[in-house]
Order: sequence, then structure tokens, then C-alpha cells
Amino acid sequence: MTFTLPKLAYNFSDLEPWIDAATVEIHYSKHHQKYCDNFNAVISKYPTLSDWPAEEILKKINEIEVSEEDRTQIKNHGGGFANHNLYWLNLGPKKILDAALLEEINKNFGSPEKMREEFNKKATALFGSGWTWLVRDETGKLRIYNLPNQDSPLSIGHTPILALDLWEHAYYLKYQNRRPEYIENWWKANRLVS
Ligand code: MN3
Repeated sequence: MTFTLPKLAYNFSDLEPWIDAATVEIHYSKHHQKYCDNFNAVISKYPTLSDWPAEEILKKINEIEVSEEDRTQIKNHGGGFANHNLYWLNLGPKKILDAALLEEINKNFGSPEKMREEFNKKATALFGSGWTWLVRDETGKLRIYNLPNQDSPLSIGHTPILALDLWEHAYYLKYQNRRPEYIENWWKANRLVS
């Protein structure tokens, strides 16, 4: 199996004004594509993994029989591939609110506002390149945390729900050093939670 980028359900310009068209285009067709290509290159060395979905490979990152150097490659580029898949899926020009998710958020955080507050606090505090995550942990509880680089929550047994890319390539063209503004506007482009 060769991994390919999921087709976006919207045009590059559809997330304007929150995320600009140039950023979406470069992020998707250059950055995301590069993770995908590098992931394919490393997986092509291991025919036993060729039928596995990316998510399964990341879940078993510490068990799969690969060289340590390639494990790092898979973590970085497989993570980059899968993380961006979710990033694009979270976004959209039209809100399609997920009622079951909202109920879970209310149960775990009290309200979407409280969840966003905690999420934004974590996102603003992230040092360097990485992602802020809303995940469901192994007990079913929702949690918010940061992971560095392209590390995936799947690799620690969690199911990612919301994925905020905080690498500078995700926002620098439009927002430069104004990361908090990007974070605020990312919520506006997020179709799952208002
Ligand atoms: Mn990115």
C-alpha cells in the first residue's frame, strides 16, 4: 500500500480569513506531502508493514521490527502524515458540530468554553515545534496535552480528536509571531467545536 494525502473537502481559500489560502496550499501540498513521501520511502523497506494503516503502525511504534533509525523516521514522518490528516479533517468552512463529542466535552470539562480555555493555555505555552491535542485516553477520559515534533497520541495508547499544529509553517505567513491569534482563529476554522 502506498500512502496518499486525503483529498481536502474544501478549497485552499475556504478557511479564509482564519487560515489563509497560501498557508493552506503550502502546508498541504508541500509539508504534508513531504511527510507522506518520506513515510512511504521508509515503509517500502518493510514488506510486512505494507498492508498496515498508518494509525496501526503508530500505535505499535515500539513493537514493530524495524531498525532504530527507521523507527525514528516512522515516528517523525508517519506521525507527520497521520497528524496532518486529522488537522485537515478538523477544519472546514462550515460548522458540522458533533453532538456526541459536545456531550463528552461537557461531561469532562463542564463546557466547550472551559475546554477551549485549557486547550489554549496549553497551546500558548508550547515551546518549540509540536502540537496541542484533545484526546480520549485508555479509560475513555478526555485529556488535553502537548506533544513535541510529530509525536502521535496513538503511540501512547490515546485516540486523537482535535489536533492543533503549532509548527511555524502552520501560521507564520499570516500571523508571524502572533501564535495566540492563530490559536483563536483556528477554533473559528474548526468545524467540530464552536
Ligand atoms: Mn504542519
